[in-house]
Amino acid sequence: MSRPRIALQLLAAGAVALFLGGCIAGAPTDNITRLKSVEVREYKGKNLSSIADFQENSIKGPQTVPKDTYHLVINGLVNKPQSLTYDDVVKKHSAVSKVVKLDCVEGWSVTILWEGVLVEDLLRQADPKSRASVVILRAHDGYSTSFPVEYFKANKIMIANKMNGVDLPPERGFPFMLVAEQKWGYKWIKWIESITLSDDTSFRGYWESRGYSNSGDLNKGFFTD
Ligand SMILES: Nc1nc2c(c(=O)[nH]1)N[C@H]1C(S)=C(S)[C@@H](COP(=O)(O)O)O[C@H]1N2
Ligand SMILES: [Mo]
Repeated sequence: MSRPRIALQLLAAGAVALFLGGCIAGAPTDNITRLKSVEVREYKGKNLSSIADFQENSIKGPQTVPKDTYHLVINGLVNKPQSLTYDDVVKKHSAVSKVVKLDCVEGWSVTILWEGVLVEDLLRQADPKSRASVVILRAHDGYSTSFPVEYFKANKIMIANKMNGVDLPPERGFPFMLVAEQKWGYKWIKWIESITLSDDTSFRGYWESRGYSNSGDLNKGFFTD
């Protein structure tokens, strides 16, 4: 994802704003709608990074997942498999928000206000079988990663549909990105399409099967276990 593109979009939005402002001055609702789509850069006294500060290095480049046909599948070792629309996920679960820093192994990081729903709420809805010990997440681009099932509840982990107050842009993972707190960036899977409960502790995700740490713990090196 390139900064120039975001900058161009902002410029274009600014030009439209000026134009509309000039033509239909006294249409305040129009301004209010537009302001909502501007990202926040400060939250409870903390400075936030910009969405434009991410470096794009996805395995197959930016993906566009259409909202109307999207489904989040929850399957595997569950009693009630789920196939949820975007609204099923966002509107039928409580919203949570948190400022969390993403650290990529390449050396850059971003601090973002994330909003989404708790993974434990989604898992509960599918009623996991007791022998399910691993959660495997897969994405639109074929990417995958996995975690021990306890990780989500113990850390109140969310999948985010918003960053800095705006919907995730397509290239940043729309509709959902995992906010994998305390884990390296490669565990923060974007464009999530399925969450599979499993007992396969030998499963390794995309980067994990190429030598990166399976735990992905930030406080360990990324080439350890
Ligand atoms: N589906 C998918 N999710 C992904 C990746 C990817 O290639 N595909 N890259 C990961 C990596 S290495 C990082 S650091 C974060 C943020 O990457 P970005 O800046 O390219 O969004 O997304 C992670 N999630
Ligand atoms: Mo990364």
